[in-house]
Amino acid sequence: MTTPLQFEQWSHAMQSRIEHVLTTTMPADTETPITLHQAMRYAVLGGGKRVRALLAYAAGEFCGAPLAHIDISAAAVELIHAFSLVHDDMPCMDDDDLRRGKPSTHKQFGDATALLAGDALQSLAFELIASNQLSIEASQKVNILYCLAFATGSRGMAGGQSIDLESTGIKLSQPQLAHMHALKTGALMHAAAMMGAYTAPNADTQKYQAVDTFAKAIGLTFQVVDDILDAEADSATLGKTAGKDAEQDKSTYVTLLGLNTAKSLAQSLYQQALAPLEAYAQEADMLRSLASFITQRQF
Ligand code: GRG
Repeated sequence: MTTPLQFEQWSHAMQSRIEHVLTTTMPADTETPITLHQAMRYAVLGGGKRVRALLAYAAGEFCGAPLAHIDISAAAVELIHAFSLVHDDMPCMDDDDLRRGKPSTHKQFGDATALLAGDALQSLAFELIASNQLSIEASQKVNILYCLAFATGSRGMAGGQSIDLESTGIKLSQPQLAHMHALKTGALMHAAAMMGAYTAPNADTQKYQAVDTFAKAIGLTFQVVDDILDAEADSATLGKTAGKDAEQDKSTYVTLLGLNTAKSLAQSLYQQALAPLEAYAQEADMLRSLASFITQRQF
């Protein structure tokens, strides 16, 4: 069993690691076109919990991948995540001025540059996986590329965002809400864990299956907790504008179920995430601790 201190040390080490990987793999802010590269780096570096990278590292290690091989998958998923945040904050989407405790990218660089920065971050994610910076078998790369592309597109994050836009002001049922979030938030979390797992050269099918089931449940847990925090926490703690869901008349787990039932749901989804790991001892400890962190997070 990993102690809270051990998890804290591991997560800090992985957060520093991914920051270094991102800092060194992204185009320098002195490279032309300078403003675009500055905006990309602004959107990605120096902020965020890096939960998706942590999922990739924990799932990859669980399946036996060396950390050095997981780096590019972890970076790619964080680039896609940052891209989605840049576009999500723009006036035509959620229209938010605050992200990760600083002005959103479009507030800092203008709408046109923010749009381009998001686009270029998406391309960079796929470029890194395909490049020789990731030295694994070509068949593994194809699995990773497919996984990330699927999770990002209309059957994943972009699709979830589209449902979200169309649902504003409409009361969704719980299955409809779960479907929207499985696409909008869950798909990329699931991809993060699977990309880590696919980095392992010869993991057995049962381990991939365990990661798959774990990641689906923890992706939804993350979103239920997000809804609770949006209702309960303040903007300074979250580093983004709190209370947006109510302001924009969005269906959330809190508006649908109330705070207490939403909290119980988060606990029950957390237990669902742990279930596929029961067959595994120490090797699954970081995945278990990460699940606990996601469920108990305060920001
Ligand atoms: C991505 C193809 C594509 C198009 C853009 C804008 C958009 C479509 C999708 C938005 C997806 C989105 C922003 C979902 C919200 C996910 C979410 C809960 C974000 C917050 O994640 P945290 O708390 O953030 O992990 P940090 O800052 O810690 O990284």
